[in-house]
Amino acid sequence: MERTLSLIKPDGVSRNLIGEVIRFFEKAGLKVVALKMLRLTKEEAKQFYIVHKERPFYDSLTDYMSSGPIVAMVLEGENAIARCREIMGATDPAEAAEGTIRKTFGLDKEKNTVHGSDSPESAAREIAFFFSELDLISGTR
Ligand code: RTP
Ligand code: MG
Repeated sequence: MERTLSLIKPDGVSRNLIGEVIRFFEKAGLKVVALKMLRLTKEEAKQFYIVHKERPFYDSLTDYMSSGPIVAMVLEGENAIARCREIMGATDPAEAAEGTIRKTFGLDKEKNTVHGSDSPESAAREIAFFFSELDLISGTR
C-alpha cells in the first residue's frame, strides 16, 4: 500500500467540484484516509512549492494557491502516487487525456484543479506538510 497527497486547488473548490474530484479518485479504488479544508497563506504556499522557487511561474502559482480555500487529502492504494497522477492527467488541461480530472475540469495550465505528489519522497514530505501521524492513524482504524 502506498500513500499520496492530493490537493483540490482554489479553482476546484470555488466551482463546487470537491465531490466530483473525490469521486474520480474513489471510483478508481483509491481510499481517502485523511481530509481537510484550509486556506494557505502566501508564505505557506511558497514553502509547499519550494521545489519550484526558480521557475518563472512560482510567484503566480503561490499567489493563486493562496487565493482561496483548498482541500487536502491523503489517498491510499496500490501505486497510489502514479495512479493519482494518471487520474489527474497532464499539467496542462489542453494536453490531458480524455476522462482525466484536468481534461474534465481544468481551466488552464495553472488553474488545473488538482495536485498530486510526484514521487515517494514528495509524498512523504507533502503528507507531513498537511497532516499529523495521528490524523493518518485515525483515518485508517
Ligand atoms: P502539481 O505539482 O500541482 O500536481 O502539478 P504537476 O506536477 O503536473 O506540475 P508541476 O510542474 O509540478 O507544476 C506545479 C503547478 O504549477 C502550475 N504551473 N504553471 N504557468 C505555467 O507554465 C505553469 N506550469 C505549472 C500548475 O498549477 C502546476 O500544477
Ligand atoms: Mg508537481
